[in-house]
Amino acid sequence: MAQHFDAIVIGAGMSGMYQLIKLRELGLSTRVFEAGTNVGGTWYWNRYPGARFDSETYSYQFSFDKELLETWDWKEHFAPQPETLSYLNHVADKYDLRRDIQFRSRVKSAHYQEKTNTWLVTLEDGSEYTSHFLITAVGPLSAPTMPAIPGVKDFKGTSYHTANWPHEPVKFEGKRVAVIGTGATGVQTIQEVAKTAKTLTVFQRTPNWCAPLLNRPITPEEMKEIRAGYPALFQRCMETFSCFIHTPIQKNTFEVPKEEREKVWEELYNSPGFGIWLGNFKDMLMDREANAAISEFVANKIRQRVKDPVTAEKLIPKNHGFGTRRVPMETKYYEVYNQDNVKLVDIKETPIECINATGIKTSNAQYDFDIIIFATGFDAITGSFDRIDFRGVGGEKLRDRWRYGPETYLGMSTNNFPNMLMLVGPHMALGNIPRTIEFNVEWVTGLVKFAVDNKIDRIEPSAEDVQKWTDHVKSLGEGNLAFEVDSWMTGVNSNVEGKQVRIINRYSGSAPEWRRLCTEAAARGYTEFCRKMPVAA
Ligand code: NA7
Repeated sequence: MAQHFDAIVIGAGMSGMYQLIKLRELGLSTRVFEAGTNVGGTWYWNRYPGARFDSETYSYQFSFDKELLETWDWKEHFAPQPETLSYLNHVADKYDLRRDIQFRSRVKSAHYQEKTNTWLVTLEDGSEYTSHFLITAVGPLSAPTMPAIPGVKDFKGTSYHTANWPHEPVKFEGKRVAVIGTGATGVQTIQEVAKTAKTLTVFQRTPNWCAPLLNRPITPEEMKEIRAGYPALFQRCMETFSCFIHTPIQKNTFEVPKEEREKVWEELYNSPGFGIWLGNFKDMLMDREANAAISEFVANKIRQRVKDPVTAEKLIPKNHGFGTRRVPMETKYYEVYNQDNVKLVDIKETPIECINATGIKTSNAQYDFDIIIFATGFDAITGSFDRIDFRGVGGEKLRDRWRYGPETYLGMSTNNFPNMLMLVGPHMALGNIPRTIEFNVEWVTGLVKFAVDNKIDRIEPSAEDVQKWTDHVKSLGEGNLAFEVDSWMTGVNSNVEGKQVRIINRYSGSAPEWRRLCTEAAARGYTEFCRKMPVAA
């Protein structure tokens, strides 16, 4: 017989870990299923060379545990992946989380069973478990996609997807290496691999607007100051639009004279982190001319940094403006293309025809390699849901329901999927994700506690509320230039069938507003979730 739990959580990344801590506080028997061999989610899987935070480290950690904040020292302003992973392992040790996490356990399906009002969860090895609550902590960027290029499996050398990187170090010395993909991951990988590879050939389909990260170590004195500033830092993160420490300048671009404007941009370009993206003039992502002006500023930086003008032009995006896709943060990325061992292949100009036993064939050349790195991204936001066969009331498939885009209430639930709650799912404020995770987990925990305390067996929003929220999220996307561009943020993935059309899959209002709406829903006594039940007098 299937083993039963009060709650099953899928995924042991940051959201699954914190959810486990909170469910234990409620005294619920909980099992977390995790495909990997340890905790960490994104930071467990993405071990590729150069992987690191693009956000200020200290703003991206858990804030719920004062003792943890007091005792953990960060070493770099933008921590490399190994440092973040050891932090998350430290959290898992501190809370003895692993005893409730079953590793090497990929969930294949989760079916709601009407008769028993339980979820039947089946792992890929065929083992079965049931639970009353089902909480997804599957991550928005966790379903890696290989490129839909003919012959992708024919290569006889070594190949890796960045999100399935081996645990052992990979050496590039003396090797002919290819990287396909120039998103945030590709950029980090390229600038690292270029240091040691015999040759590095970058296959770029669409250039992205990259900006300097300007990372540096944190000195012990700085760490003391950072720690003393934690309350103010987390307060600030809860007030900004997307929970980052950066906040837009409260002026429109052309309200400021050209000279002054360029001075501001110069300062932003020379400041660490996402400031130039998230701390720029407030109309940058809404006004075409304002966006064109900052794009030209950054294009000129690329022209100054890349010696060969033809290569420089290839590296300047022409089909989208600055900041309308996720801005990759870089450390001497553009200078890589001044190195003799690095070559840029523009595959819009000379498309890849196939991958074969020895390398990559484009329309005008055959390139042979020892290693091919696929930095080709993820089936984002809904992809990790699509890979699990979720079925709700009457066997309805979530995959079918969301075929033309997700439908949710508050980004945490959908109708016909009772007692299933989502962490960092579609239609919620993403931004600085750990800040969202903490709120999201605490909100879900509040709802679960309410249901348990009030003996409410079935929590589920109505179809009307789901429709209303989905329409609201869609309307927020209007006028936002980022929704006019193909990217993972608009649900487009050329490698996944049926995902060629842009959709609105994330909440683009402010995080404080999203939290306000969720908090109000809780304050109403979660009535939208419990409408079938008598409301307590
Ligand atoms: P991204 O940002 O989705 O980038 C994927 C890259 O791979 C991008 O340059 C794609 O080009 C390229 N790509 C994808 N498929 C192909 C094929 N078939 N042929 C050639 N090139 C291809 O993923 P990342 O992993 O870099 O980053 C995802 C997020 O993770 C990031 O924003 C951070 O928030 C963390 P395209 O642009 O589609 O032309």
